[in-house]
Amino acid sequence: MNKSALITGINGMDGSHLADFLLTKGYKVYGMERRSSSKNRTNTSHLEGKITFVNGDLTDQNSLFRCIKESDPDEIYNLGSQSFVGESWNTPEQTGDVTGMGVLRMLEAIREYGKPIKFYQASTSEMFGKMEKFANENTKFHPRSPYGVAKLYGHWITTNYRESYDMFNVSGILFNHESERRGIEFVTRKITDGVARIHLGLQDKIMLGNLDAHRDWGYAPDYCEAMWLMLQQENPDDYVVATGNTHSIGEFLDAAFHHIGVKDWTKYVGQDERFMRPADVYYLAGDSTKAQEVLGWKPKTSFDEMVYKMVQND
Ligand code: NAP
Ligand code: G4F
Repeated sequence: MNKSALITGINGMDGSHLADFLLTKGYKVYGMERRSSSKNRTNTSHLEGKITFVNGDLTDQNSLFRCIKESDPDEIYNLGSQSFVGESWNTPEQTGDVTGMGVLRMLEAIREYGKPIKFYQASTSEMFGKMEKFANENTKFHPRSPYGVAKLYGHWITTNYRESYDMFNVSGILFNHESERRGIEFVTRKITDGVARIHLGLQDKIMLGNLDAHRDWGYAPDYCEAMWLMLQQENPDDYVVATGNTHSIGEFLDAAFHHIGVKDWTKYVGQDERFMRPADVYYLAGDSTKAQEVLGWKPKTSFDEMVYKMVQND
């Protein structure tokens, strides 16, 4: 019998890549989406007819139970969240409700359903926040945004339900990962989209916020494989997933502008207060030794390849 999986956040970047991946493994895939007056399937239109869309919302307990009942999954990947860090200061309560309490609601729905479903929680390097060295599974958390704090609740409630009820719950602590399907508000896609527009004469400048930030950027499809591997282990555990290479926003700009033949991008990039955050995470670098040793996972796509794919696509 083929396994079945329910993915929340199906229309997001990771949800759509994970669905692509699970289909190659022969899964029956169910994708949970929020029903609204218009569909938002930019990332998933190619999946129509291949997966089953179910309607649910992480802020609505009964809808989660109904989604589980409808899909009867062996595995649940909880990727749905208010995932934009900058927005989490404007909507801290809603962010806490979806990104934090949404995890609890899903765990309660699984308990209510009664089947031993394996559960993946999308934790994040934002939980480390103020860090200096390479973070691993034992590094202390110091989140710097309402989003990071909400994710930390989701992370700990996932652990707590594992310990309290012997559930197969894992958290993947994923560092930043990007792709051609990344939301346009995130800095990488904003840059690659801006570079393409400048090249085509459609835009003069890219306006950014804090240019001092450094991130450990990987390629999203590679990271979706790590999510799946975590649920194929004999015992549930948490894993950091990262490349171990950190780049500044300046280095991302170098790589992106390089593809349109621009060496000095300074005249094409400006700074705007509106994109600064009340508190930022300046530096993120991950140590994924455990994922490499236990899961046999490693990143396949280099930073330069990833930036190239994104610029080409835009
Ligand atoms: P994304 O593109 O923003 O996708 C998130 C999805 O969550 C969206 O499709 C959104 O649906 C859905 N969602 C929002 N509110 C919801 C609600 N109330 N109920 C159900 N679904 C809801 O994010 P991503 O980059 O793919 O990330 C996937 C997950 O990994 C997120 O939990 C994110 O926080 C986490 N994460 C991401 C990274 C990264 O670098 N990408 C790193 C670590 C962790 P709509 O389409 O309806 O808005
Ligand atoms: O691209 P970002 O918005 O991603 P951020 O804040 O690192 O969050 C992403 O990665 C997390 C994992 O660490 C995920 F959990 C989260 O869901 C999301 O996927 O910003 C990256 C950096 C920040 O320091 C930000 O201040 O870029 C800086 N930045 C500078 N100018 C900007 C801009 N960020 C955005 N979005 N837009 C700008 O104009």
